[in-house]
Formats: sequence, C-alpha cells, structure tokens
Amino acid sequence: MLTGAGISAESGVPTFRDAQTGLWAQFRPEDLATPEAFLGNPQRVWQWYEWRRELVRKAEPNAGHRALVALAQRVPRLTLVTQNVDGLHQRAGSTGVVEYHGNILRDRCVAEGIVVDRSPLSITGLPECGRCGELVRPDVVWFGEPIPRAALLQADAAAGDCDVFLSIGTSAAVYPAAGLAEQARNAGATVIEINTEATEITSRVDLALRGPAGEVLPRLLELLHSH
Ligand code: BJW
Repeated sequence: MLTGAGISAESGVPTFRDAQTGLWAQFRPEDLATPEAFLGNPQRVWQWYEWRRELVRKAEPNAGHRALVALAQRVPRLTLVTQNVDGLHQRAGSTGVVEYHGNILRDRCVAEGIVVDRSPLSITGLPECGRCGELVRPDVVWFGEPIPRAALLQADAAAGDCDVFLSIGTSAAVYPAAGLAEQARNAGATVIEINTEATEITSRVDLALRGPAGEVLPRLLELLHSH
C-alpha cells in the first residue's frame, strides 16, 4: 500500500495540493523543495522546514494511522510505503515502514550525504553537521532527486508482488511513487483508492472509496473483522 499526505491531514499536518489548505497553495515548490532552492537560499528553506517540523512534532497519529497498524496484524503480508515525511505511521505503531521521500525530522550532512546529529555550535546561524561542520539539510527527497535506493527497491518489489494495492490519501501526481499503483495493476493486483476526492489514478482503479482515511480505514477494518 501507498500512503500520502491525506492520511495525516486529520492529524493537522497540511497536504501539498489541496486547493485551500495545501502547502503549494501558499508556497511555490520550486522555491522550497528543490536542491537549487536550498543552495540559493538555505535560510528560507530551513525556515520553512523548521516551521513544518514543529507542526509534525505536535501532531498525533489519527484513526487512519491506527487502522493500518491493526490491518497489518490481520493480513499475512503487508508493506506500508509512505510518501509522508512525518513519521506518524511509526508513532502509531507501524513497523517496517518504507519511507519513500525520507523523514523531515532527520538532518543529513550536505557534504557527507549521511544522516547526522547537528553541531550544538553554529557560526553561520544555519544548522551544521556535528561531524564535519558542513551545512545540514532535511533528510527528505526534493524534486529532481532520486528516491533512496533501498526504499525504491522495497516498494517496487512489493507493488510487483501483491494481491491488493491500497492507494491512500495521495493525489498520485508525483512520480515515481504515483507509478506504483500501475505497477501493481499490471502485475494482477486489485487496486483500491481511499481519498476524499478523485485523483489522477481514479479512472484506473478497481474500487474508489470516497471519504476521509480516518473514517474509511476503520470501517474497512470492521468489515474485515465481521468476515
Ligand atoms: C485525503 C484527506 C483525508 C485530503 N483522507 N484523503 C514522470 C512524469 C512526470 C514527472 C516526473 C516523472 N518522473 C519524475 C518526475 C519529476 C518529479 C515529478 O513527479 N513531478 C510531478 C509533480 C510532475 N519527480 C521527482 O522529481 C522525484 N525524483 C525523481 O524522479 O528522480 C529521478 C532521478 C533519478 C536518478 C537521479 C536523479 C533523479 C522526486 C519527487 C520528490 C517529491 N518530494 C515532495 C517533498 C518531500 C519533502 C517535504 O515534505 O518537504 O514529496 S513533493 C510532495 O508531493 C511530497 C509528497 O510526498 C508528494 C506527494 O504528495 P501527496 O502525498 O500525494 O499529497 P497531495 O497534497 O498531492 O495529495 C493529498 C491527497 O490527499 C489529495 O488527493 C486529497 O484529496 C487527499 N486527502 N485529505 C483521505 N482526510
């Protein structure tokens, strides 16, 4: 299954593309979520990420996240691939979560390319690597950057070898994540979408369940229990 920002919306974490409340209604992705934007203006990019980190830290997992924890206990094999960088699936209790676009709460050294702790001392006012003193960046995947190799391989393998593929709370507008549902379908899986609205893939899914993930997923679980 693949989750997106919609599953965390009910936890108060803004989505990207919802018309009124989405982050891209307020901010331009090319100013904030590209390596070029970071190189050109790290202060601005860090300001935005610190604001979002604060939101994520204060957020709590919701009924949708919890339903997926329970679902994993009900089915023999479940791979949870998330585009979300908020760690809410893990905080709800999901294990083995494949973080396709990284995690906003981790820092990565720009020079070494590895996850690091920040230096407590910073001369520039920007966060610096505790190991080498270079600039750190959020450990997320920006536009134009590759998906972490292990996550890419795990997601491809799961999509190519599943009976049911759930696409939950994602607009399916960003690739390569958006291609996973198609990969699953081509491999013979039943594709089910759970979303408050129609998306790019709605016309190609077997079943579209309309509604908030925090309501639809617990209901789905109830139905499984009664069978
Ligand atoms: C609810 C709900 C509720 C609301 N319940 N539902 C092929 C074709 C065209 C372009 C490309 C292509 N392949 C690659 C590209 C380029 C690009 C891309 O896809 N661009 C498109 C926009 C056209 N992709 C990339 O650049 C990717 N990298 C790449 O391809 O690298 C190639 C490469 C290889 C080798 C070397 C070098 C390069 C990387 C993409 C990175 C995306 N990053 C972001 C930011 C992450 C960090 C951060 O958070 O700051 O990831 S962008 C943003 O979009 C974020 C999300 O994970 C991602 C997806 O968004 P998501 O989750 O779907 O959210 P929304 O807001 O779009 O949708 C929310 C949905 O929820 C809506 O449908 C609502 O209706 C619904 N909803 N409330 C249920 N309660």
